[in-house]
Amino acid sequence: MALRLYVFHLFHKFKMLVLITLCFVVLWATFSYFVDSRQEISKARSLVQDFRKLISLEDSKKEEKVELIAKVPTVTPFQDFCPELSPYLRGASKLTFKASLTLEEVQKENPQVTKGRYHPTECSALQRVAIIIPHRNREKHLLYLLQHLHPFLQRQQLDYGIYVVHQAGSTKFNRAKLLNVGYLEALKEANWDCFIFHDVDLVPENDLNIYMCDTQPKHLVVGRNNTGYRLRYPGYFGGVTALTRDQFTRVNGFSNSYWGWGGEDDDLRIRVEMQKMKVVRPSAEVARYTMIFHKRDQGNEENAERMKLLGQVSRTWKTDGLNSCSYKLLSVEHNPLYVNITVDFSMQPKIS
Ligand code: UDH
Ligand code: MN
Repeated sequence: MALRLYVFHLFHKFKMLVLITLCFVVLWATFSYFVDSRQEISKARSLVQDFRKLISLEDSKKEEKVELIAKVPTVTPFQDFCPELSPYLRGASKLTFKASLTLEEVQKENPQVTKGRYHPTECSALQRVAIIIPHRNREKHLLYLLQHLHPFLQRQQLDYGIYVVHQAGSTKFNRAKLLNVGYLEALKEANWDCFIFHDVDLVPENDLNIYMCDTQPKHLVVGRNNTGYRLRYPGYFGGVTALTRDQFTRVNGFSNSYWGWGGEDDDLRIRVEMQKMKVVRPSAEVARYTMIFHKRDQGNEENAERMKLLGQVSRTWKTDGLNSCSYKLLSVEHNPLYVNITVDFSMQPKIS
């Protein structure tokens, strides 16, 4: 009997213990739920406050606001950086150029691009890259380049914008000056880290050729189909080049004095070397391009003065470049797939 009573007591005590433990568990869970929610709420609140600060500027100074919003990174704050190597890369791909391609088709293929810009939504891009394309009377080439370049840059998870700088009229073509204009105008819109100066007729064949800037000025065209995929000559720095804002300002940009074909790319290489920088290139397997076939354009005849100009770079670079690039801006149009900047150089002095 005494034993039964003892067992009964023990069982009762055990039941009480279980009950008390259960009460503690319930209390703890409720407590931690409130603490967690408070943390979440305060996170959300600070996000909302940041956003409000931005919006309140809207009411105070309208003009300032435009600049501020444009310069705020186009990614959600607190997002992780994208990986060093994007998981979407495919390597070499066979390029096709359909004769009947239209701008509407390319627009449909790129619904995520607005006003020439795109940024990954899954992560924060490693660099903000402006692609600057000098252009006159090469509409078909531009179409093919846009068709290939947009998906290519998206696969590289870049925050990018495409700027086409169009030279109006029929005065001698000036590729380098157009590229200076593109740099200056693009910076009015956003805080770009890296600038890619890109011929309209060169289409990259391999997306492992990363369109990001390096610690040194980068030349992206090692080979192209029409030169047997070999560097045209040692020191060649034309076609497609990538320079950071700092690298480009250190050399005072391109010279504005090269009217017609040739020399301006060698001039930039001399500027780079004078600043003790070194041109770097990706591997030859990767840095391959298809140049869409074309003849020499009217208005872009060989520049007979180019050798003379190239001999003067050390004297002229400080005063001929970004700091002396004057132009008449005719229009800036925000098309769905690119920003079209039209300039008039007809009032510019052509003496060197
Ligand atoms: N460009 C234009 N319109 C022009 C001239 C040049 O858009 O009227 C731009 C375009 O981005 C082009 C770049 O400037 O890719 C360089 O010019 P280019 O393509 O004429 O230079 P490239 O060295 O050819 O490729 C030079 C003449 C080729 C003669 C071929 C004979 N075999
Ligand atoms: Mn060409």
